[in-house]
Amino acid sequence: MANEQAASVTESGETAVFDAVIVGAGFAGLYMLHRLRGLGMSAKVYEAGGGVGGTWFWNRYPGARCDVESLQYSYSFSDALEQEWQWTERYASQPEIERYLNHVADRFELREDIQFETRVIAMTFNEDAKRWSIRTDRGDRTTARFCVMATGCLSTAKTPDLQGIDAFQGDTYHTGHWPAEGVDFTGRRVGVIGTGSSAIQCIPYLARQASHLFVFQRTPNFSVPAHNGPLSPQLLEDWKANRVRYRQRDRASHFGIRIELNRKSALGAQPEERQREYDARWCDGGFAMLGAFADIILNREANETAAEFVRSKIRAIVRDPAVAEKLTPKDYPFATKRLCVDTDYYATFNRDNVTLIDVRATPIREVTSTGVRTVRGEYALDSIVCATGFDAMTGALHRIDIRGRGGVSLQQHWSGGPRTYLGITIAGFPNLFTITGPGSPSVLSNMVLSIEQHVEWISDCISYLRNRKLASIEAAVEAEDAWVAHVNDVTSYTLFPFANSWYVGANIPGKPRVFMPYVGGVGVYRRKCDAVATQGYQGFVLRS
Ligand code: N01
Repeated sequence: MANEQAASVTESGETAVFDAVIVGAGFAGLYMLHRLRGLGMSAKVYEAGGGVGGTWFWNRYPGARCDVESLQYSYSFSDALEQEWQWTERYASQPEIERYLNHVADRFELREDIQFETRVIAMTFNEDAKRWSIRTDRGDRTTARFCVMATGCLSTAKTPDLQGIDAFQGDTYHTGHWPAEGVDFTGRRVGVIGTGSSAIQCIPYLARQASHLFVFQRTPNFSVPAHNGPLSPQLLEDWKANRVRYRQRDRASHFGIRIELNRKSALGAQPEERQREYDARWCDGGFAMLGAFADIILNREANETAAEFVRSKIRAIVRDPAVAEKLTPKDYPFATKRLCVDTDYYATFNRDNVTLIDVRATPIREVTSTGVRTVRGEYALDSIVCATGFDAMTGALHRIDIRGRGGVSLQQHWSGGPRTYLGITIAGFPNLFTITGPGSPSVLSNMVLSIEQHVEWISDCISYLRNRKLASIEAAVEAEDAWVAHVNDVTSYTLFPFANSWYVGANIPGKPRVFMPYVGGVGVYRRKCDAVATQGYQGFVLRS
C-alpha cells in the first residue's frame, strides 16, 4: 500500500485522494489525525462545526462542565502536553476544555488538515478499488483507503416532538447547539424541558438569571454532588510526577477513572456500614458512589440501598416535601440511566423563582405562541431551553449515507440495532473504523481514555496492513455475531436493561431497543482488543 498523497480538490469537481478521511474534529478526530500523520499518511478531517472540539464546541450552555475529573479527562499520549497544560478546576468547564483542544490543535499543527463547516453526507465503498468515496455538503469529493468515524456518541441533538413548538414566538434553544455568543436570560421567564445531565447542569445557572424558571420534568434523575473546586498546586504536582502510573491504573480500571471499587456486597454490609460508605462517597463527590459496593449495578435489592440513600439526600436538601417527592426517582434502578453530577441542582428548587412541573402527571399538550400548555394550564414563557438529549451512539453515523460491500447501507445492516466487532469495525464495511462505537465501553467510561485506546488500536492496525502490503481489513460476520452476543450477555447480568435510557435508545421513537455500550469495563475490554491484534487480527478478513 503506497502512501496515497493528497491531491487538491474540489470546487473544480476533481476528486481528492487521501490515505484516510476522518469525520469529526473533537478529542477523537484530533488525536487520530496526529497518529496517522505520525505514520506518514495523508489524512483529511471534515468537521461540521466552525472550530475544533466536537461535543465541547456545541455544548456551550451555561454551566456546561465535564463530570469526569480534568486530570483524567485529558490526553495522555504526550508527556510534554501534560506537563505544560494547567487544569484549573477538579472538573473542567466547557470553555476550558475548548481552550485545551484549541491548544492541542495548534501545538500539533493539526488545523491545516481540517476542513471546518463541512458535513460528510455520503460514504460509499468501491469494491474494485478497495477505497471509500466520500461526499460532503459543500460538494467535496474525496477518496480514501480508510475512513475513521470520530463523530461522537452524543452529537445528534434531539428536539422534542411537541405540537406547536415551531409556532412559539419567543426564543428556543437546545443545550447541544448553544449560540457561541451566549444568551442573557436576565428578566426572562424561561422554561427548561428535560432533566438529564445537561439540564441538571444549566438549571442552577438559569435560575440565577431568569425572572422565573419553569422546569418541565418527565423523569426525575439521580444526581450526586460534584464538589468542584480549584485544583491545588500539590495535587497538580503529584499528578505530573506520577502521571504514568496513574494513567496505567486508569487504563486497567473498570470505568477508566479513579474510583475505589469496594469488593463487598451492599447486602452483606450492616445498615450502619452501608450508611458510612455511602456518606463517604457522597462527600467525595462525582462518580465515587458507583464503586460503593460491588453489587449495586447487579442486584436489585443492593441497588435499592444506594437509590434510597440518594432519595434521602433529595428529601434533606429540598425544603418543600411535595417538590422533593417529584424530584425523587422511583421507577428505575440507581445509575441505570446516566448518573448525573451536579452543583446545587436540588437546592435550586428551594428558590422562589423556580417551579417544577411534573409532565408525566400533567403532560404537555402543546407549545403555544406564548408558552407551554399542559393538561393543567398554560405557562407563559419568553424562552424555551430544550435539554432533551441526543440520538445517542448511532445518530451521527445514520445521518451519513454509508454504503459498504454490495451497496448495503449501514441503516440496513443496523436495522435491528447496532452490530459491531469490538465496537470498532463492522462486517461488510471494510477499512471503516468507529471510534468509541456501539459495542465498546465508550459512554460508560472516561471518553478520552477510550478514545485514545481506539485511536492507538486503529493506527496500529493500519500500520500492520501497510507493513504487510495488505489493502483491506474487514470484520468477519461470525466475529461480529459473537461480539454482539458477548455484549448482550454481559449486559444481561446487570440492571441496565431495566431503565428506559438513551443507552437502549428508548428516547428515540422507533429506535431498536438494544443496550449499546459494552459494560465489561475498559481494562477487560482493552485486553480483548489487544489479544485480537496480537493474534494477527483474529476475527478479521485481511485482503491484499
Ligand atoms: O440528555 P438526556 P442530556 N417532553 O437524554 C427529557 C452526556 N452529558 O443532554 O427521561 C419532556 O440525558 C428526557 O425525559 P425522559 C451524558 O452522558 C455529559 O441531558 O426521556 N421531556 C430527559 O429528562 C448524558 O447522559 C455531561 O423521560 C423530554 C431529558 O429530556 C448525555 O450527555 C453533561 C422530552 C434528556 O436527557 C445526555 O444528556 C451533559 C419531551 N418531549 C451531558 N423529550 C457532562 O459531562 C426528552 N425529554 C457533565
